[in-house]
Amino acid sequence: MAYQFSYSSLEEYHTLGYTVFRQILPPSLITDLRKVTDKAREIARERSGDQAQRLQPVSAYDLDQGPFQDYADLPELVDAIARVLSPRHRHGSRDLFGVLLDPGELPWCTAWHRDWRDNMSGLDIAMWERSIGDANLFNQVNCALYEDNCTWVVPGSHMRLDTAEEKASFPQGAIPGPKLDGLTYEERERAGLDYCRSMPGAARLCLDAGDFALYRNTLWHLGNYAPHLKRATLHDSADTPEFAEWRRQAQETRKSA
Ligand SMILES: O=C(O)CCC(=O)C(=O)O
Ligand SMILES: [Fe+2]
Repeated sequence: MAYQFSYSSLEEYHTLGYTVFRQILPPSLITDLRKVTDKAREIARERSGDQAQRLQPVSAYDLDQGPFQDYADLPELVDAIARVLSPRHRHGSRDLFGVLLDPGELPWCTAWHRDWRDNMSGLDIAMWERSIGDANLFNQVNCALYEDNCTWVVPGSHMRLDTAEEKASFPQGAIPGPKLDGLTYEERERAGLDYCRSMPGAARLCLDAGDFALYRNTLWHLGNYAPHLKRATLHDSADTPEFAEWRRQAQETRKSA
């Protein structure tokens, strides 16, 4: 069934912190993007080893840029993002977006985190806390080229700080990922899954090929990966000049810290 915009996307985005435009990529574009992301996987593994999580940005590598440009220009996507956010929010900047990939050897799982606050050392956390409700900032995208259930989120956590229960789960400050060393392949899978489920309110973000998830990266989220789950998911932003400026300022305050 061809994609049709629904205003429930707006409600989902604001209440849950994410919405999915189901099957918005046409099959012919999925074909082209799968071909080029197979090459991206090869390059990522050559550069960073078999466990490489991503290649980013796509413009920096010797890849056919045509399918990426077709994705950036897809009218249904431009329109859906404009309706949920604004016409100023643009996806598909090849100098920004990348591809998230399956690992080549072993299952692994990132730590639970909120982007910027937890994965950018030296960030002025007060600056992040002041900004989490600003719709011009923190709009992220996972656009799946294969079925992708790797991402977990805590729906509704995007607009609030940590609950007492969450704080109690991570008393040590820096949030550890699951302990995987010395485990077999299947034990690593189980430990990752247990870790995902240990977060109160955690839910899987389930995507089929051609689905486009637009989410607030202020949400609690993580990625849980295994080599037998083939993955090529465009990892993008619905970017604005304001967010570009916020990132510039964040880098500046880090440097002067
Ligand atoms: O793989 C994913 O979907 C999430 C990755 C992520 O959250 C990150 O790298 O910051
Ligand atoms: Fe993240």
